[in-house]
Amino acid sequence: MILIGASGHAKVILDILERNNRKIKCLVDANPNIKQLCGYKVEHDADFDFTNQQAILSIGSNAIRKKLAEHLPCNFVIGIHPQSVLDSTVNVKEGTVIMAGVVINRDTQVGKHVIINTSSSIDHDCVIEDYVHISPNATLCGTVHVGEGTQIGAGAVVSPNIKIGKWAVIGAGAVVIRDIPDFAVVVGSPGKIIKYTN
Ligand code: JB2
Repeated sequence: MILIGASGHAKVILDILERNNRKIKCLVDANPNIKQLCGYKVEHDADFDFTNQQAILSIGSNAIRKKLAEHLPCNFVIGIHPQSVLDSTVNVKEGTVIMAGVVINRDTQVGKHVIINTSSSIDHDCVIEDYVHISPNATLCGTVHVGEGTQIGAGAVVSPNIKIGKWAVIGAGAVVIRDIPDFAVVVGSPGKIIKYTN
């Protein structure tokens, strides 16, 4: 299989794949100056045939993952660190990665090309839509809904039953106690909207 994107996020995914004994053919990056990562060869978009490659988009930008997922002819696979704990009812879709130390509880649904980053905690009955990034150590209480493309910052806490819209940004360490509309940027405790991304 291949990784698309050859920088810091790819390093973390490489570790997951190695632990799962996946054979990594190469990485592919848009930047022709990147020739190797962690001992793996890096190929480049301009001269690489993506057709039917088993792949993960190893790029932290939610918008870039969406753009590439919608036009690359790959078969996207899931990467789950063996030291994460997922209830057997948790549903995870294609292209999503789940890092070390993550806990996801019963009846939570995780969309496609999502990043559930290191040591984050997601309680029961949550819905995490496509292209979301839950950053390290973030905590989502039960029945939280996170809309497409939203980033939950490192160490943020989201109270139970909260609905967060799409393409929002919740800052590091924010505490979200009210529903958040699409495109809102939220910081602080209690979380306040300081601007909109769109
Ligand atoms: O269209 C593309 C493309 N666009 C950007 N095709 C390919 N094949 N590669 C693309 N890239 C590449 O993604 C860039 O050239 C760059 O090498 C890589 C993105 O690397 P960056 O250093 O911006 O960050 P990252 O995505 O590896 O990690 C970010 O997100 C993680 C979740 C950082 O914020 C990390 O700190 C974070 N842990």
